[in-house]
Amino acid sequence: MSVCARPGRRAHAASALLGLLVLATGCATSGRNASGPGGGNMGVGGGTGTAETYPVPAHPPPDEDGSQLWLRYPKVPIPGRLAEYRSALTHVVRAGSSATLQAAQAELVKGISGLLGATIPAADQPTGDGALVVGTPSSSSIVKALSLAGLGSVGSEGYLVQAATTGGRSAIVVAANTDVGVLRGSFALLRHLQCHRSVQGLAIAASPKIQRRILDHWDNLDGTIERGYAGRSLWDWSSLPATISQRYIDYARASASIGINGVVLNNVNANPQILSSAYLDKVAALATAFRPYGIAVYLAAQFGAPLHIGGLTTADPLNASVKQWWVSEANTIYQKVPDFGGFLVKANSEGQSGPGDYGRSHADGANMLAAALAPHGGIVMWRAFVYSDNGTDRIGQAYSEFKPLDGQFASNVMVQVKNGPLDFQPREPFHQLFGAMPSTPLALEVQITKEYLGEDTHLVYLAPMWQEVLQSDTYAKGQGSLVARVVDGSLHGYRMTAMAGVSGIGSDANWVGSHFNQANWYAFGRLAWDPDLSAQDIADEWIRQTFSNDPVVVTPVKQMMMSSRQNVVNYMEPIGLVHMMGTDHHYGPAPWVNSLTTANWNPFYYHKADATGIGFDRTATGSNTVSQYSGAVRDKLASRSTVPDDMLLFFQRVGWDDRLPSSGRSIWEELVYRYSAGVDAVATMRNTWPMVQGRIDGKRYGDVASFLQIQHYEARWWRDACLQYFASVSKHSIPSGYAPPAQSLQYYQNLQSTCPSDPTKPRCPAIYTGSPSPAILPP
Ligand code: GCV
Repeated sequence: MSVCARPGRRAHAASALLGLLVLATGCATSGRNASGPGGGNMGVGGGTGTAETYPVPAHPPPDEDGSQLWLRYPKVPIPGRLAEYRSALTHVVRAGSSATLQAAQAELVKGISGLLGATIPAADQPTGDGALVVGTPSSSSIVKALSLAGLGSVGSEGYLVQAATTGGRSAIVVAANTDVGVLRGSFALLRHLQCHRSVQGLAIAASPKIQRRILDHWDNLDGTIERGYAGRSLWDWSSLPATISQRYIDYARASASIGINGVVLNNVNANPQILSSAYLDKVAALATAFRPYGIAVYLAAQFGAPLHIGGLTTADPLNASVKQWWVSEANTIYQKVPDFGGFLVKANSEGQSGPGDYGRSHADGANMLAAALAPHGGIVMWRAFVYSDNGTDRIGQAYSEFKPLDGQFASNVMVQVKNGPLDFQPREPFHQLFGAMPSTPLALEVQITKEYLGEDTHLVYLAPMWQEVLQSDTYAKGQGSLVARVVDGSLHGYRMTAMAGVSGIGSDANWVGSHFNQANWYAFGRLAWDPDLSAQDIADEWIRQTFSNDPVVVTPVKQMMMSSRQNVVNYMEPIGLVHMMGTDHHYGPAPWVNSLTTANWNPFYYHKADATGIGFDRTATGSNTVSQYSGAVRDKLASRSTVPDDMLLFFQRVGWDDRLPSSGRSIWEELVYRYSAGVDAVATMRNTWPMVQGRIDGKRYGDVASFLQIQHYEARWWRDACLQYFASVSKHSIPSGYAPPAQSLQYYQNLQSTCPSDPTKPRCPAIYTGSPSPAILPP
């Protein structure tokens, strides 16, 4: 049998103009010509878009509940591309027998059959043109015979997806060095097809730049989810280990399709019972279900577990009995789950126990656990989310505590750092620890669940925020020392790399509380695979798979998504304000709160607004926390002339009548303008959404429309409540040209007693009245 791989062609993006919309008809390429020490992604060939016109559906597409996520596989509606696919993919050559290869084959058959509108048959050998060959050189004699040149460089999770000939017949090959690589390549091919890209000259090579790409579930053993807005936990502990629901498998399919390879099953505010033998049997059952999809299980471990379930009188990490308890705990875990990933630990933070209780350091605690896991290949992810109410600036405390420990952690410990120094706010600077711990592998933690960004209802696409952090320059080793290079390990030569996302995935049919929240799960996986992908490209491919490839859908929806993050910043916390949300549930505005006994839980702590001005001075005249950044960053943030507008009040204190050079407005005027523009931007989203009506199913169309309405009312609530409060302390009034706040300050303060009645689906019916826009009045 003669075999040869065909070289690919360069991708071209076709575009056309329809009305005012630019129609990018090619799907975003699967990667760019980028590679780092940790991996690379190259999409060459097969990226060509289509000039075909998408037909207007004769009937509204059938309703969908969102449960299929981006793995919907509807029949290709454009005849040219459908014909191309039908001749390029005529049969699937059976993969090997491992559970992973079986999963890959099942997904390919399901997906391609759906896209082609006809079941694609399976065969033992290529029977003509159009064979889809999947495998590794050891599981497939055809893959082996192809001697694919690029295979050596894609590593253990990467893949090649390319056009080839085998036995003189055309074929498409998904090849990898491992079965998991084959699975990832199969999903890459399905993504390519779902985006209606051409397969002519197909040649994709990809491998992850970050080793561990992990979903952190804040799921409690009683079925609730901390900061979850999508129903109860996916994990039905009471029916485990006996029952493996299809939902677990679908969760694994979806996660695997975007490259996720780990899951922390339980909340970092951890119940030690998860480490008991009975629960470990349940954990083992989930691990077995996820293993074929290349997903390893991790657990959040409570540091005080030896006290609570071990019968010991101490959890001191230097105590011999404590050490031994963890060694035997690790041994038990690995007996039940041989590929267990390791522990995630929140210690000495927000009431959780930790080594500090015994006068020991974070390194002492982490290293003790690491020693127990090391013989089995497990790791410790030790969180740096620590602060106390000790009178020092909260956002400087993690740096002060962890920076001196750099180099003291065992080789299987990572320190897990939130994207910003406070707590997942709509906009924060990157965390000072990035670039400051050259000898300690740092994992980046982001929050997919939108605790501070509108919970389930608000349409906020988070990839632009994560991209902003990843592409921030720490200057740790001069210009170009991006956070992405810290996290992918290339800046400091880290031995381990990881990115974690707090999932919020629950048992709602749509998994994450809203159809658009799915984009954030999707984008997390794609950015963890390649932190240099663009938010816009990710949005493009997500829309095509989740809603439609029709440019009449793709273009406006992408515009909505790409503007959504700045919109939420504007209507919640503009020009560097943070932490102004309601107490405990974190829903709705409450900038006036200043009575909590923990000072740094008060919104007032962060804005310090009074008659003289507003903002937290973190320069040398204030807390000087800005000095924790390296020189160039520090100088930029500390100077009034260079600090970005969106960071202004985070780092500096200003007078109400000071002028912002960029706009010429006073600080007060700028706040009024930003809040108002944010509200009216939601009106724009609401006006844009009807462009897709009839092109997508009515159920999801209606769900999104009603959430946009809620978002619009809530944006106005944020604006009116915050402006009323700041007007009262600054003694300024709303300038002409802007709508006056709908209600008094007292009205908004009183809402705290009724809103929300249910923090897991937070709503405030009292404010869903009137017309939220225009907030900026027409001239
Ligand atoms: C799991 C914030 C959240 C908490 C969360 C904590 C953390 O404070 O509000 O719910 O606790 O972050 O990241 O540990």
